[in-house]
Amino acid sequence: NPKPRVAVIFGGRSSEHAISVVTAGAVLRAIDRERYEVLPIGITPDGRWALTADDPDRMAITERALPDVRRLAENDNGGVMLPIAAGSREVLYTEPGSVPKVLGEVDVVFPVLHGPYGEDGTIQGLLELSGVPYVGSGVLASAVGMDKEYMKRVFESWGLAVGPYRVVRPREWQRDPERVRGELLEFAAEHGWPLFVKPARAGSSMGISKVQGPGELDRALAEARRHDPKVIVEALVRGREIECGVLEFEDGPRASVPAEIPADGAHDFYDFQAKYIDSTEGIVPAPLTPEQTAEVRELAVRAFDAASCEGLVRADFFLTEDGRFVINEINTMPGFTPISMYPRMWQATGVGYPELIDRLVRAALRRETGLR
Ligand code: G1L
Repeated sequence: NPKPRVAVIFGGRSSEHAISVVTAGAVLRAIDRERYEVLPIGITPDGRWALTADDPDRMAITERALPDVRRLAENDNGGVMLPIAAGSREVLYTEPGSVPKVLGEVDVVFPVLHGPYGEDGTIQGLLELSGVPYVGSGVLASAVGMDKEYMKRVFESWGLAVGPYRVVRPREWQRDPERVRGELLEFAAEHGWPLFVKPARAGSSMGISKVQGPGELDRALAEARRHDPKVIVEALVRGREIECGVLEFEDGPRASVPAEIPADGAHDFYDFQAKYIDSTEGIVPAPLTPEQTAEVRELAVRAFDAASCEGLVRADFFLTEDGRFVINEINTMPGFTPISMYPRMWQATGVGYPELIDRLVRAALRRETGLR
């Protein structure tokens, strides 16, 4: 029987276009060609889908430039624009069942897309409508992973400890900003400064401010609101940063050995470069007691189940001074180059990068299609 055809979809209308291309290049390089037929599909920054050259060498960062789907696609022998044509709107207006045509000819999609329309559940919804299985979480878990409010609510309801937070909704801010300011000052009086002000839904660290006092609050709220009208304000949770990878095996999700992200005086929280390109000098395995290691691995699997994740997730925790694990967030599409934390944690657990990719594709193919 023929090899399953895997479409790796990457690029897209995101500020992290280049990171997506680099990651897709690593996946294309490592995926087992004896086992799978591979179809690289790039999305240009303006939203056109294209079948691109299957050439990982052209998908790396060079001194000259960042990789870009346009150059992969609009090359003489490179890309062929797909019949789904220009703009995502047209994709939505195609006849039902023919949305994007190429998806009818693949057995599984490996989505490598960031941010709005990538990991927030929208591309997953498109793939559901197309009836094609895909790697990673479905619509609900992807959307939960993208919304810091609902992420915390889901964790709380599953008995996972979360840090103190307050949501600022668009209507309450518009109606009575003075009251919101007052409530945030009360929140700070209770939990202390600094506060972190963040867009409730955003793929990267954009729009996040660390606020040291009342005078910085308005600016931080305005900055966060540029990215999302819903804002979340979090208290600082003092503790070590510990993370853990979860991967779906045949018999269910398992957690990797944990890693520790050492406190970094230079950055307040880690930026995009640190998060997706650099390995961020994470220590693998994290220097924890056997009991702490066992506990955080169990909590990571619980977080995976709480959000109804599929395939994989990276769960990030704080280990407080009194020895409690507080969950910070999950990432349904974590940094995924071979030097990123998630692949490094699995490497240290005995699952190398090619095996990781193979397990993810197999998990997607095992999944029952239709309602999830
Ligand atoms: F498909 C997976 F395995 F679920 C998957 C897809 C994409 C895991 C991780 C990622 N990561 C990325 O796409 C990204 C870090 C380049 C941007 Cl979210």
